[in-house]
Amino acid sequence: MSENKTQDTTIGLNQLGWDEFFEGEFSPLRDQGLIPGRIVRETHHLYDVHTASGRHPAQISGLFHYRAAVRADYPTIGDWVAMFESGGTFVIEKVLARKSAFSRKTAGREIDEQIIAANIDILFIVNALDGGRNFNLRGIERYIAMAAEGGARPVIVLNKSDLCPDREQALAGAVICGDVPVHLVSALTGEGLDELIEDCGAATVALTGPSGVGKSALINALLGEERIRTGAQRQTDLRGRHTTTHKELFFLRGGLMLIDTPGLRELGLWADKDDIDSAFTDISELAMGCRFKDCSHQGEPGCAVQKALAEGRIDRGRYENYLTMKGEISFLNSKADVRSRLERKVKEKRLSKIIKQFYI
Ligand SMILES: Nc1nc2c(ncn2[C@@H]2O[C@H](COP(=O)(O)OP(=O)(O)OP(=O)(O)O)[C@@H](O)[C@H]2O)c(=O)[nH]1
Ligand SMILES: [Mg+2]
Ligand SMILES: [Zn+2]
Repeated sequence: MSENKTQDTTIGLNQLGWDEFFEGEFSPLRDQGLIPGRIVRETHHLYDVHTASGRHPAQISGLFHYRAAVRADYPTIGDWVAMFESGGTFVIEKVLARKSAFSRKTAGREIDEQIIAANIDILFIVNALDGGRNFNLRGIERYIAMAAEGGARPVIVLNKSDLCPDREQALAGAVICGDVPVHLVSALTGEGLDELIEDCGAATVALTGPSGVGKSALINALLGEERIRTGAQRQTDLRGRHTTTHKELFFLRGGLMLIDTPGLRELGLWADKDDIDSAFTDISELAMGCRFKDCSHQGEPGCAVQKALAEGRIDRGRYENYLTMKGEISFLNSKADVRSRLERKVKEKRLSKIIKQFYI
């Protein structure tokens, strides 16, 4: 479980992303004798936590289980936790407030938030240019809305450029998603990798995207060693086989951390209306010109969105995806408890913006 233990002992809390925000959250707990650490590996409810003294396996206390009401209350990769040590075992007592979280609605019919990674600054949305179904603009739009909801900066990463005959066309095709940066890279040849991380600075980056696009291969290539097992593809449809089954955080250099996550089969929205608007700024800006303030853009008179659609100024697939996602949001909002949790997140987001203004 802790194969990196000796190697990572030199990493201090600051290099793990500890700052004034977490210090403020943690100081009352320090007086109670608790120890801070960051979750660097998560497999179901088994964790590895990195503290100032190195990497340790950790578990959740009975009291924690008792108090946890919803799935999002449990620690996840990237979380900062407060622990006590008892006979060499680290026990998690509390999860510190999250600055950001990339979440989805849990798969299936249940309506609950599942946090994919916490306290991340940047989200690499990875797709692959292998000619299969691993490049999907509608999926990318969905991930962008989710990044907006979680408070992380999205970056589109198109991997397997070595398999793509027309790079220019691939790049142009992905620019449709507004001002989100697009990088063409190859984990195999190393193309574009330096540029990809050039501007990241000291940050926590989560890699997400469908199975088989090369998230783990990219992390291996960036680390310069084969630390993670990567998978073979099914030849029939070029889709992945869900090789990665746990989440893990890797240290690159100078405070840059990469989180590997398993590919997602389903990405149910966990977001609010504003998040969709920020992922579709072209449509939401047009919508300001609609005659009715509550225009649904589905046939009302004086609709600026319909007009742009008819004139070919917006893509039909993109417009339809926008409507689908708005519909999902209305459904989520119709569930009162979900609404209250999303409202709480909006407040937290505002708080984190204020914190960033003052401290960063
Ligand atoms: N040609 C080529 N193959 C690649 C590249 N990156 C990854 N692959 C191959 O794609 C397959 C899937 O890579 P993984 O890194 O396991 O994909 P993943 O996104 O981590 O998949 P999950 O863990 O299942 O979510 C492997 O066979 C890799 O060798 C690339 O840049 N070029
Ligand atoms: Mg993987
Ligand atoms: Zn309209």
